[in-house]
Amino acid sequence: YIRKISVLVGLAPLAMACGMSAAAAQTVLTVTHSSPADSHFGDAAVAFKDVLEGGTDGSVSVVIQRLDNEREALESVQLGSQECAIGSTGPLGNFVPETRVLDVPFLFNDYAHARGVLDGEIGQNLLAALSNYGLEGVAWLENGFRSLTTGSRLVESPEDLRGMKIRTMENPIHMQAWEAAGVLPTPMAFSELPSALQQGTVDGQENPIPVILSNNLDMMQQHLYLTRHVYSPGILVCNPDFVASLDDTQRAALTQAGAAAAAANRARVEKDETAGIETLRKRGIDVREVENRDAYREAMAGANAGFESEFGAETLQRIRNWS
Ligand code: EAX
Repeated sequence: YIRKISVLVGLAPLAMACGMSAAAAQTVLTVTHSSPADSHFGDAAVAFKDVLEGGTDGSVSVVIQRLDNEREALESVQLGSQECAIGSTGPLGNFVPETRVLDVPFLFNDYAHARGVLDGEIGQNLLAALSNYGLEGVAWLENGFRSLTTGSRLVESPEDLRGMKIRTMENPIHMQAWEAAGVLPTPMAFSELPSALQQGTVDGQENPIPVILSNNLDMMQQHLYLTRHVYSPGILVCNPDFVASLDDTQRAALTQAGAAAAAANRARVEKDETAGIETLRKRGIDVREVENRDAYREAMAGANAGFESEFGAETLQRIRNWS
């Protein structure tokens, strides 16, 4: 008994120095994300941390780290070697096949459309489906509408893309769409992309403005075409056993923190979409509006029959008709 007291007394100053009560048990949660700190994903992680730590009186402390291999992040969340991760849906469909439907090109008309579907029944059911695969979907975030970039080769119409090597995410839906357009899709993790661009092992790549900006991909490319050919969702996932180990207050705070992450992320995407294109122009990349986005839609149309048989024409129509 006496020893216990002395241990408590001995620890008290340390606990006070750290700004927490001696009684608070500390749960540490690591969340990784795949872009630099100053980005749409970094902002999401900071909002997540603030709301979760605030809502749990500091009983949960959040450590933010960068991990730009999104497949590895999902694997380690599944294994429980990290608690949570923020990333795109690039590799997610290889873990949770149902979510692939969201990666179909030209599915969403604009941000309001995509967000409406993700926040509505279809999106929430897909988020819940993660639990069948050893993952807990906490919130849909977003990466943005993806646009094409190339190095020295100029693309004036989708015809020019025939035979070009374009880096894609490790995402079969994207690969099928590019293949239909005559491209040689070259899938690789995001972590491999900068060196592939610098060494010229691919002719181009495609990513949303927030990703191009925050990762300085424009420094490695000469042309940016605002094709906006596919919406790229983002997601915040956690390890299910970790979530189950939280008490009710902590779990409620996790849900709120997920919503705060989504709000911060979407606000930053909007900011990057409005101010970012000008910033990219100033930095020197040749930015080209794409008058005829339908030409890209048509170039990829050969993949549609496959998408209809995979997801059902009705499901695709329900998403397209959302209002
Ligand atoms: O943070 O791999 C990719 O191209 C993704 O857009 C990724 O989320 C970048």
